[in-house]
Amino acid sequence: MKTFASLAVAASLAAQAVAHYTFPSLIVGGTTTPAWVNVRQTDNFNTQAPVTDVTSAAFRCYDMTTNPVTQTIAVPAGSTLGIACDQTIYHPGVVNVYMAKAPSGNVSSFNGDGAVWFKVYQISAVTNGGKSISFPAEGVPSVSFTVPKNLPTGQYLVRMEAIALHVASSFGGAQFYLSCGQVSITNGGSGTPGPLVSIPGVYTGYEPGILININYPIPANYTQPGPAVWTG
Ligand SMILES: *[C@@H]1O[C@H](CO)[C@@H](O)[C@H](O)[C@H]1NC(C)=O
Ligand SMILES: *[C@@H]1O[C@H](CO)[C@@H](O)[C@H](O)[C@H]1NC(C)=O
Ligand SMILES: [Cu+2]
Repeated sequence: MKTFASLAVAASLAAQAVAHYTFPSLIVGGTTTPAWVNVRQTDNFNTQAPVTDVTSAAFRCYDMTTNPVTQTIAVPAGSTLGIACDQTIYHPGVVNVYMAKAPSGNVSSFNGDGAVWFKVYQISAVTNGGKSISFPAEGVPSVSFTVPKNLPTGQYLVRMEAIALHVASSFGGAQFYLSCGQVSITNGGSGTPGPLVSIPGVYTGYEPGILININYPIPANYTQPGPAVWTG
């Protein structure tokens, strides 16, 4: 019995490890960058553990303890930018990608303070009047989107946020898997990105798309957290 019990514990620990993930790479020009070279190394690079407090400082780039030294990679406006997971987005949930422009022109010395973040991409849930709910982001190894052609030239943080909703029915239950990449947008335009939000600050944790039971009753609709996507 002892052996069986310890096997069960080992199996459940293994399942937990498999169930968590990070986003250590970008995909630029079809090439996946090495882990933590163009993405600020996150505090959970070993544990893969999520952030659950949306008001914590860690919620911005999750790099409170790593003092990351990160390289900035050139990405043309209008091109496809991807963000890769270290495995797949294992849990059911949704995705938001935010960007913020470094006012000094040097993103390495930019910490993302203030209402400077705008959303460039999202993957929501698909509902069917309470008959079913599905999550197109579940199980994918990466997400990619078109950098708006009108995004001004300059250096930016790109913040990936995958919100896992499998235990989100109590406050603080939603799990946020996130990281910040550093990009230099070239050949940009003259758009004015917005609406602008602060991170943390963008969520309270009580949003209907964050504090939600996805299992029962099946939600009839889903409200994506955060501001509208700026498409340029
Ligand atoms: C950008 O900021 C980083 C971190 O503060 C610094 O090490 C680097 O020298 C700066 N680069 C330029 C070109 O000023
Ligand atoms: C569904 O829509 C209703 C009415 O607009 C809203 O009150 C509720 O929060 C929404 N549910 C979710 C999960 O977004
Ligand atoms: Cu997990």
